[in-house]
Amino acid sequence: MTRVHGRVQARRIKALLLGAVGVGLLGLVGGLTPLGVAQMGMMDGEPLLFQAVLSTTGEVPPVSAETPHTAFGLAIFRLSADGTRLDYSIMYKGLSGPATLAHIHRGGIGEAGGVVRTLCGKPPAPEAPAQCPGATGVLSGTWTSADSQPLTPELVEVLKNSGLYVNIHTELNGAGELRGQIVPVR
Ligand SMILES: [Cu+2]
Repeated sequence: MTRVHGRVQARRIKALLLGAVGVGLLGLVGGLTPLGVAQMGMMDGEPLLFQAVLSTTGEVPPVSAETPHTAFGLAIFRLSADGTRLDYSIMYKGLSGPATLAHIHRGGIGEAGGVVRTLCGKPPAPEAPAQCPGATGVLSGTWTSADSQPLTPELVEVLKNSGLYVNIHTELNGAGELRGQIVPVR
C-alpha cells in the first residue's frame, strides 16, 4: 500500500512540475507581447510573392502594326522579409526579334513610366547582363538595396501597390513589345 501510495504521489509531483514548466513557458511567451512579437514580426516577417503576366497588348504606347503578337511571358518575384532583396525569374517567348533591352519600369496599368532597374541590355548595369537572351529566354537575378539602381524602401512600397511593370524591348518595338504589371500573388 505504501509503495503504491508513494508512486501515486510521485506521479502527482511530476504532473505538478510539468504544470509549472508549462506555466513558465506561457509566462515567457506572454512576456514577449506586445513589444517582443512586434520586433520578431519586423525581423522575421514572411517573404512576399509577386507575379506578372507579359503580353503585347498592354504596351503604352501600343506595339507597331507589324508586330506578330506571338510573344508572351510569365514572371515570378520574391521579396525578402526585410524588403531589401527581390529575387526574380522572368520567362518570355516568341518576340518579333531578339530582346534588345528588358527593364522594370515604374508606372501603373496604362501608364508609361521611367526605368527603375535594368534586367538586360545596354547600357549595362553592373548587376545585369549587357546582352539579353534572345527572342525567347529566361531572365533570373536579384534586385537589391545595394544595386547601382537600388531597390529603395519607396520602390518596395510602389511594388506592394502594383506600381511596377516588366517591359521587354525589341528592334521592332523600341518602346517595348512585351509588358506585364507586377502584382501581389493572392
Ligand atoms: Cu524599358
